[in-house]
Order: sequence, then structure tokens, then C-alpha cells
Amino acid sequence: SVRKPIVISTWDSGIPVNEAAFEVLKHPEGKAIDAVEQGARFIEDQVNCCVGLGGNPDRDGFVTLDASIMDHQMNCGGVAFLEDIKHPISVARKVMETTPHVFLVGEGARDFALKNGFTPEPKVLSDDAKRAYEEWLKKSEYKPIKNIELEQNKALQKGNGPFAPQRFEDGSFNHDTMGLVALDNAGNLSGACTTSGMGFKLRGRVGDSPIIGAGLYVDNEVGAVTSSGQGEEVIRIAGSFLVTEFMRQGKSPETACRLAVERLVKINPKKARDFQVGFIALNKAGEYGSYAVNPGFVYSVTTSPGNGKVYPSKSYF
Ligand code: SD4
Repeated sequence: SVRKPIVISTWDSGIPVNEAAFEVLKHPEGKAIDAVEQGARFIEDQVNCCVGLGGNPDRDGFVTLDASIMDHQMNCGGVAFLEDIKHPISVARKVMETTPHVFLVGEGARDFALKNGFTPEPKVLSDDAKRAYEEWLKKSEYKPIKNIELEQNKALQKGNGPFAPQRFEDGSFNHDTMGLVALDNAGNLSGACTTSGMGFKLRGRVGDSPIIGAGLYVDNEVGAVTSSGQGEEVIRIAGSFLVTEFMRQGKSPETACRLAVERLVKINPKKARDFQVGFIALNKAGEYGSYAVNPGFVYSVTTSPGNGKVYPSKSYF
């Protein structure tokens, strides 16, 4: 039997995101595409290290946002390098629904947003981001850390928080892109992915999150996949598409994620010890799974309002 509706999302910060998605899915006619947009909007409204305008800036001190969305009919939209617009996921959806295009970036994406009624926000860093940036400037080293410490994850594995992306005293940071995929009552899949990208990145850098097939992919015949972690590594293997294709070949969601991770590690096993990538996957039957390169990745699963649970991901190392 098909387990639906269901929403799964990256990290423990996915718990309240899934709840927001279930505001849509609790209605029998609620659509997965609306659910994932609402979930993404929820976290774009929060101040945290890695999603939305409160996120960590690039190395020049500017917050630039990336997002993508995809529905059950292969419609998709993305925005990248978008500045001072609060809800990139909704701009991505507008691109998907109202233009002949899939992907808008930078100034053009911003102009498009303004023309479509989005209002520009003041260009100020959140207090947390300002502190992190000032700390980072002392060394100015681009050195993403892999993920949260295992001790902290032990608390997460019990499902008791902290339900927000983490930012560390020394300005280092955790990968906390929000990716979520959902299966609605009608049996349709959709997904969304939103991020401020890797903190202290080069200006203009775009990761996997807004790229269809890399940070997000949905094939309504098969399943839906999203990723978090070092985007460059995910782009290299067209990660979310690859996981989807493994599911098409009959692999379970977890096995499909594992095979993609193995593909990544094989490229350079030594280097792979030093970065994190995690995939989460949901299939048409509502079965789900995940796999990460390194320990520390967790994801959130919700099947009815209030029952969200955080699961630790298995990992290659
Ligand atoms: C990126 N995948 O831009 C994102 C980063 C991430 O929390 O997961 N950040 O590469």
C-alpha cells in the first residue's frame, strides 16, 4: 500500500518545515507542489545560517540565494544568485509557471521578481550572520566544515532538536540547505530546495540547490530526490537525477542514495572524507531513505501533522 501523504526533508530543521507543508497536505485535495513551496517559505522566513536572507553572506558580505522547485509533470523552475528577495522558492515557482524558461539568475531574476510583486528587503545582514562574517574575516579562509558533531547528533537521533540550523562561534558552519520532497493524497510527487549556499563563497558562486537534476529532481513515475552538502560535488554527478534513475532501476530509496554516494566517493576517496553530501529520496509508494558521504547527516519525516521524526542517515565513512 502507498504511504501518503508524506513529506521528507533535509536535517532536523525539517521538522517545522514538514509541519508547514502539512498545512497543505492535511486537506485531502492539498497538492504536493503547494506543500513543498509552503515548507520552503517557512524556513526562508527564519533567521538561520543557511537558508534565506538571514543566512551567511559570500566573502564580500552579500547574501545571495538559490532555490528550485519541481512538480509531478516535469515542470520546473530555479533562481540563483538572487539578492534581497525573501522568498526565492516562490520566485522559482513563478519562473516555472509564468515564463518559457526554467532558470533565472542574478539581476535578471531580481528584476523578474520585482515585476511580479515581490518586494525588495533591506540589504542588511542578520545579527548572527554579521557576527559569523566578522569572525570569518579574521582568517578569510574558505573552509566548510563537514557537519555537526556526532555528540550533537545523538540528541537529534532521539528526535529532540535543536530544530534549527547551527552556526558555530568561530564562524564555521554546518550545511543546512533545506530540501524537501512530498507525495500528496492524489499520489503526485513534488520537491523544493532553498539555500543561501555555502557561506563565504566567492561572489557569484552557485551550488547544486537551484540546479534541476543536481540539488533536486522529481520524476512522478519513480520518485523525488534532494540533497544537502557541498554543492560542487553534487553537480559533478548530477546527483538528484542519478538517485532518481537508480530508483527507476528498482533500487530502494536508501540503496539509490547509497549508489550515488559511492559514485561520488570513488572519484577521490581521500577528498571525500573532508566534505559532506547527503541525499534524501522518496518513491511513488511513499518509501523513503537517505545516504551521506560522512556521518552527521539527519533528515525529517512526517506522515501526519505533529508526528515528524528525525532519522540519522547512514553514511559511507
Ligand atoms: C550549496 N548545497 O550551495 C548547498 C549548500 C548547503 O547548507 O547544503 N548549505 O552547495
